[in-house]
Amino acid sequence: MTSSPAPRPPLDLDRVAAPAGWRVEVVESTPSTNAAVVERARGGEQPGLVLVTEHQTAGRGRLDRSWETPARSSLTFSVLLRPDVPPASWSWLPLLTGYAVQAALADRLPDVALKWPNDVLVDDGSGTGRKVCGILVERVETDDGPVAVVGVGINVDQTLDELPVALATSVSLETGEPVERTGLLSQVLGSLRGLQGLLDDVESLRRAYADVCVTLGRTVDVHLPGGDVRRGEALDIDASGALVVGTDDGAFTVAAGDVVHVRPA
Ligand code: BT5
Repeated sequence: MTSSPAPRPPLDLDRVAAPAGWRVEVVESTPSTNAAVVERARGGEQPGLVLVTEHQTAGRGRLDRSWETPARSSLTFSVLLRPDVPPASWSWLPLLTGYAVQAALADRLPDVALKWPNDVLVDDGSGTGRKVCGILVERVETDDGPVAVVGVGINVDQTLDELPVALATSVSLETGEPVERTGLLSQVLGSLRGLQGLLDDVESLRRAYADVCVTLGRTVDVHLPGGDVRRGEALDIDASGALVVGTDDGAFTVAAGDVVHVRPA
């Protein structure tokens, strides 16, 4: 007789600590929480909505890539925000989100780090890192002005077999212990809300981000749309959150929205 794995417990909405002014909803299944929140924003939903799903069936990554997670194995959610900051600071929102997730996971995962622009990785120094969280921020024009849909997917309880790519991991794979998702969701939301103020002081955010960004100091291949690849040393993050890359011919800058991949050379 084969034994089936223990069923995964659902999220407990009554125990989610929603940050002040945020409204958390949990739905059993939806194709993409980002797609659902974009639609609701266009329909007049006000900022502060957090839509979480137990099973995201057509999760979106960047550039038409996909994000795959089995039911109840992860945290997949989107937050609707209207950052009250100058337009130039909006480019920091994806980086800030990565920073906030990294901060929330750091207690459990001492080797958690950020790969520019916003992959959250477990990096044991071997160079590549295993991705534990992906982030997709979309800007939406509404009748009340622009809003941001901040999508976060955290691998929480997946086994190795359940991860769709080799360079991925889950929190429980790293810690070797089961993780209670409701508590982790509360922690991540609290971190996101608590660090929003850093958008008002992007120089502090830039320094804090650079401290935990493992891309800096490495030789990287920057894959650009159209197929060009430029190699250089990741030198710095500039005031807009773009990566400054040094080459023998001088430095060039790439914005987060303009790269296909940045990979260790
Ligand atoms: C991302 O894209 O990393 C952004 C993922 C954002 C997902 C969240 S979940 C809630 C919200 N609603 C959505 O519909 N999306 C957001 P990107 O950098 O393009 O990475 C995608 C690539 O990561 C894929 O092409 C795979 O190679 C890999 N991948 C897919 N699923 C993964 C997983 N669970 N863990 C690690 N890597 C994964």
